Amino acid sequence: MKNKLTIIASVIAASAALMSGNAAAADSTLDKVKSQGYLSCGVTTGLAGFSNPNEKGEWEGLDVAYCEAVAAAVFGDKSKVKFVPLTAKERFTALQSGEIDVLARNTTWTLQRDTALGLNFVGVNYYDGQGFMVSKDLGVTSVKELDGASVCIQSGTTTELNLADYFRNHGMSFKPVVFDTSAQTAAGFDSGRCDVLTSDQSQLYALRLNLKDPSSAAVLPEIISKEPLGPVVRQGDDAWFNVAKWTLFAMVNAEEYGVTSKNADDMLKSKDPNVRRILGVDGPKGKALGLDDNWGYNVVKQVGNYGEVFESQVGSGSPLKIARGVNALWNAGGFMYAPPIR
Ligand SMILES: N[C@@H](CCC(=O)N[C@@H](CS)C(=O)NCC(=O)O)C(=O)O
Repeated sequence: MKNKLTIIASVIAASAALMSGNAAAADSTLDKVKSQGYLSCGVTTGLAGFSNPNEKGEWEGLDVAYCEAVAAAVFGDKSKVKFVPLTAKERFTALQSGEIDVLARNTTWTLQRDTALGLNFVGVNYYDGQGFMVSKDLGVTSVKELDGASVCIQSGTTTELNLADYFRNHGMSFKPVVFDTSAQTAAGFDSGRCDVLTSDQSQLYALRLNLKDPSSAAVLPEIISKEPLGPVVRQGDDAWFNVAKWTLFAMVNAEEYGVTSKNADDMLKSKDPNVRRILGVDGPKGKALGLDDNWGYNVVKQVGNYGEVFESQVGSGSPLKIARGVNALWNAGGFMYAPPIR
């Protein structure tokens, strides 16, 4: 019954989205963003490494950097972003209704979201997977031993769906303890409302560090799903979709060709045609995207290439210390691969 209702709700949301999508195509998001003078970017209510306000109240993270990169491409100024905090449940409506111009909120690319919800995934800016953290008191070392456990989980996520699939598939039962935000879910786990917390694995180590006693919890080895996370825009606006895609591709290409925020000015004199095209010295430049010719230079100079952002926000330069792993470039054993700028 719940599934039927979810499908009906999605169909209604999709029809609304398609209608508003058609209206939006007439006046494009790029024009709207330019005339309002800033990018409206949907983020989390707070999630370490992805979108999180720092002690000064400034938003930081991998998804935050992506929105700053879009602003750098469009305005030549990465600061022209308004961040809109959204729960998992609120995020798609905010995009469909036009409240935000792009959603960069650790969102998993799925068929349903990419089609019925009237949305387009820009690409993947982090390959994640679902993991589990347990209280050590439980004495378990594998998800398979969690039959009958109570599980703290966030509503409106793929996490919720995967959990139900996995337990059913393995003939196990569980008791969901559902929350609206990551902070509430972690607090629920910390105060003993559940035996287990499950979320995208990238989060578990940060959540564990913030527990009253981090040594009281352990992360289990299993990853039960694929969570390709990426920015999202509305369907029906190809010009904006292009800007959103090529901003991400420019960051990944810049890493591949060794262009960084530090060397971007010197690289303007590079003889490498790939570098010259990324920076807009030669090549297709900005016209077909509706952007200035130096859009790629602005992205890399102001925000950095993908690798720089990864290391500072979730990698070695951050408290999360996540290894590149599958998020390394394709020519370094990972999945990160951007189409060429030419
Ligand atoms: N990637 C999954 C999960 C996304 C999600 O919302 N995860 C939680 C926990 S990792 C979160 O980001 N919470 C942030 C918040 O509460 O604002 C999805 O797209 O459904």
